[in-house]
Amino acid sequence: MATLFIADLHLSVQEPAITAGFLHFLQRQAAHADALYILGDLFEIWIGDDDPCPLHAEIALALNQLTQRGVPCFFIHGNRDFLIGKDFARASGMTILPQEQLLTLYDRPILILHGDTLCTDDLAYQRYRRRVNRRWLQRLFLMLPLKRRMRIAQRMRSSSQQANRAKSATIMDVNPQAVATAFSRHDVKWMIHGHTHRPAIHTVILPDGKAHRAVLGAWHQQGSMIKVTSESVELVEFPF
Ligand code: LP5
Ligand code: MN
Repeated sequence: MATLFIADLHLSVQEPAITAGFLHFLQRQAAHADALYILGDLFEIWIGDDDPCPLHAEIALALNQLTQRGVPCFFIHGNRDFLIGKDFARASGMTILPQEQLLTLYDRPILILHGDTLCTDDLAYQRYRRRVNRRWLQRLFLMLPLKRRMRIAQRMRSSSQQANRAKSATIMDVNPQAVATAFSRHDVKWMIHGHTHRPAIHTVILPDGKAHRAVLGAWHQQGSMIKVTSESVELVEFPF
């Protein structure tokens, strides 16, 4: 048996093929797993659990059917869907985890996180992240009419895309020191994250030995998951 990890599907009504691929993945692969962990950016954008977008109900139903079949499903917020709250968690049957979570799977300790907190060279992003993670600002935002929230989010998306065009690829990747600090803070030798859209399993040399950083791929033309069993940790890409 295996535990599956996915991230960065960026589901949206504009990408029906990715949604279809995800639903297929839930039925064909996740249904036979010990558990499913979704490490953020499941959705392209999230402006509140009260958004009546039919896609949200469709995904919640499919995830709930998975959990009802006995496959527990866990979620860590990404930088696009950090407003996913209790209502969606209840509707989908997912358990929302903190931004860093230590697991032990098949006797293997593993740190899981979205990955954006490791991108410490991206000072503008870290400043932005501190700002939008203020609970009072989120509560204020969620009190706005949905249309107004969508307009703000779309402006934020275009500001981000514009800002990203001026940033080097290195700045938008993880900072090696931040990675090493995360490994030592949790005294762990395995880490799984997403966010950077650079799928790979890296060996990291730490002062006390080797560690491994597994990075999930984003879902564009194919699916990407990390499959953990008692024997191995594998990065698997698969057709929708
Ligand atoms: O997302 P992506 O891949 O383009 O780039 C990310 C970082 N950008 C972001 C911003 C999101 O895309 C915006 C989506 C918002 C959706 C939900 C709205 C909820 C609003 C809640 C208000 C409380 O995450 C980008 C990184 C990149 O990853 C790589 O790591 O570089 O970071 C930036 O681009 C930061 C920019 O430098 C500044 C961000 C512009 C937005 C400023 C808005 C100010 C806050 C307004 C509060 C209402
Ligand atoms: Mn992300």
